[in-house]
Amino acid sequence: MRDKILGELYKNKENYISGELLAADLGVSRTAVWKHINILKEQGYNIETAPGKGYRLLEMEDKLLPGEIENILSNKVIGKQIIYFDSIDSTNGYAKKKIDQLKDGTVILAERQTAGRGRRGRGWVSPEGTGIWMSIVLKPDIPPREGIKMTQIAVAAVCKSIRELTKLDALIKWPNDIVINGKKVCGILTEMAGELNKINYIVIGIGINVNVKDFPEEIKKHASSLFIEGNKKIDRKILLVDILKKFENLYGAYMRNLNLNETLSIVRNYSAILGKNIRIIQGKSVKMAGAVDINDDGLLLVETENGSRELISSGEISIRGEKGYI
Ligand code: BTX
Repeated sequence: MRDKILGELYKNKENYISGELLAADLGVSRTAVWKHINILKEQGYNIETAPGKGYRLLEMEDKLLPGEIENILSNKVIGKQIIYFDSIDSTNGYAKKKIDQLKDGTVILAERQTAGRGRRGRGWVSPEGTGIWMSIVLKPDIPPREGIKMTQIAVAAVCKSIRELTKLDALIKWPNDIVINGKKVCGILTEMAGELNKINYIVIGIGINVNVKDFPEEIKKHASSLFIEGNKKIDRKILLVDILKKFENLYGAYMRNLNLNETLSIVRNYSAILGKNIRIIQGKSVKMAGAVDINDDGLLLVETENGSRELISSGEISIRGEKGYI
């Protein structure tokens, strides 16, 4: 019912609609309408009540409120359940702590993270209200080695959405980053647990610098945002909903018939590294190689300096540019 009331307020955005009309249209009492409106207000919706005129929805605060997202998202799995925080240490941390209670497809969102996490214990800067800091919980019945494909699905969905909505030249730095003009605008941290043959859960943490205006000195050289690159504020809600829709389509195709074709075509078409000379750091080992292809399993095929070919399943990649590796 609350969604329907919200829908009616949306249709009449900025204009009044009387409680009587709402009640009659939706077949409930005026008191019920009033109660739902109060809950919506508590959830952060900016609804004005004027005696004799009724209710009207005013321009919203720039927040990723779950009610609003659910209202425009028609996914069956991804984002069907959304958990929202104004502030949290890490959305991935929360997802892992509560994993037993979370369904396949749950999305955890936060306006800011106080201890956002990157890979290998590194941090992820997540300032308030300017990014998309989220985790997607998946509980697919697949073996652990398929995990890399989930990261590729996520990076493909985010890259395609950014390209379509901003027209910026976003590229994928395999396996988990999106860069624009060589600077990182998105990072993905996939964490999973399972047994030998079965994944228990996967948490895909996605951090996107959407309207971030400035970065701390230590990461400034390599970090950027959609706002900085395009000189235009982006509606985070629209970007988020589009990403979740694309994710559902790509993930759905994979889960239904193991079809990864569209994901692969996106990660290959918009690769920042294919055809380039790269440096791969895996633990203590560092090697130089040419990036040849991303294979059908989402692994990176490289040709090393001695001409041998190798498949890489993880690692830190930097690209050789004019001024060294970036
Ligand atoms: P990564 O290890 O590839 O990148 C982390 C490194 O990137 C840091 O060491 C720092 O140098 C740099 N960095 C930190 N913050 C930013 C930023 N905002 N933009 C660009 N560069 C930055 C990438 O790890 C994976 C990041 C995942 C973040 C999401 S946010 C939601 C979810 N929850 C959570 O705690 N992490 C994930």
